[in-house]
Amino acid sequence: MQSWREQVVPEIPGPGVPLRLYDTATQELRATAPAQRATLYVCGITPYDATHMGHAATYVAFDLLNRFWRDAGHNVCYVQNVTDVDDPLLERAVESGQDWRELADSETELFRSDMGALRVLPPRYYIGAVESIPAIVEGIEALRELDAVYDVDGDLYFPVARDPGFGSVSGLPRAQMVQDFAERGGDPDRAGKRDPLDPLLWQAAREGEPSWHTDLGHGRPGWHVECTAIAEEYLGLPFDVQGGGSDLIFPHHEMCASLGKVGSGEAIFARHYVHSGMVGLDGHKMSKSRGNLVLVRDLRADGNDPMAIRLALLAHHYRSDWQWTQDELPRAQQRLASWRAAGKAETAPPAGRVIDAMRQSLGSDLDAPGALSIVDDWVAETVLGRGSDRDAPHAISCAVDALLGVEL
Ligand code: 5CA
Ligand code: ZN
Repeated sequence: MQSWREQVVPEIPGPGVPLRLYDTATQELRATAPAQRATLYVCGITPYDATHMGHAATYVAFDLLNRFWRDAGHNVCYVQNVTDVDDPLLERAVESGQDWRELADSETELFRSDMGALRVLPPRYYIGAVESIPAIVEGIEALRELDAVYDVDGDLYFPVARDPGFGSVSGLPRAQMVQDFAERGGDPDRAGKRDPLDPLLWQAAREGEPSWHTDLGHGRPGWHVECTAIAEEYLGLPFDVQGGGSDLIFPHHEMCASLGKVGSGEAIFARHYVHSGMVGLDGHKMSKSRGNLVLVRDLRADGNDPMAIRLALLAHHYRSDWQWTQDELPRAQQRLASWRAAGKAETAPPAGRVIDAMRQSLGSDLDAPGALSIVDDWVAETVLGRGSDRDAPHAISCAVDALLGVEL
């Protein structure tokens, strides 16, 4: 699939620094230690509705990671999928009387446009589930050769018992797993399964639904195996970071890890599992199913500067859950205006220490609010006319762009 538009990332002086990142599986802040080629997989959208501020917060969070590694000199291989065939998309297409492919195409295109406007760097590989069916089938066949697939009335399942490490990503008690599985696309009550938690790998063709003729028979892929197969195909296992919102910890990332480990024989699927908090509105998680959405498209159509939208997101630490309110944008707009004024100043306090401090802050679990307040302090000094460095305004503007993705 086509990714979205490239962004120019300015070069900034001084050395980048290593990144310490919270890992959901070990529940600790750990150094990421990527090779020169750093590998990042972030779960993409299911394209049946427009990008909301929760999605935007998640993709901006992983954009900070991408930018930080690039600043440290890594060649970041970033992969993101598009779940362009799945139950909620097909259900929405039926409800709205649209062709499911057209719905997926138009929502994916809107997402690309929103991401470009927010200056989110595009993934190197932007990969749809449909175009990955051969890789997914290959992944399921590899599991089948290991006797890690069973059949329930023509549908194929993976026995989670095959992974002795099952549960190690989420660390959840089993009762919670069963509840989350039921709420997040799973089918714990289906008769004939060996374990209620076993995930669907392949669903036999059903009347009125899309399906493909493959060596597994006529049908379509299940959800989790999609991300496992795409990550394995484009990054290889293990890779450095698997990311997504915290609603993907279980079952999605737990299942991806088990499928990947059992299928490949590798002991590790991803070295870090990284999760952003949930953005809510009116006391509930913002979600397409609930309909309590603030859409990026609407904020843009109302004339809000995308850089203010981005700053509003960056004002919250990526791991915290928070509620979108009326005050977010005016505050961010004010901040953007003062930053822009300082970026145009004749002179300012020197940039070197400020850029170092921004890197230190972001290097400690991507602390964007900390980085914003470092820039705020420099801006406050600058607008008061303190500092005599003529290069600093340009240097800080470049750093704000390169590290935070905010163009002044
Ligand atoms: N296609 C799958 C992943 S393979 C999926 O979860 N799609 S999604 O469209 O439902 O969500 C896309 C991304 O946005 C996921 O990483 C999800 O965790 C994140 N997300 C969804 N709702 C919110 C929210 N309210 N706040 C923060 N992130 C969210
Ligand atoms: Zn995924």
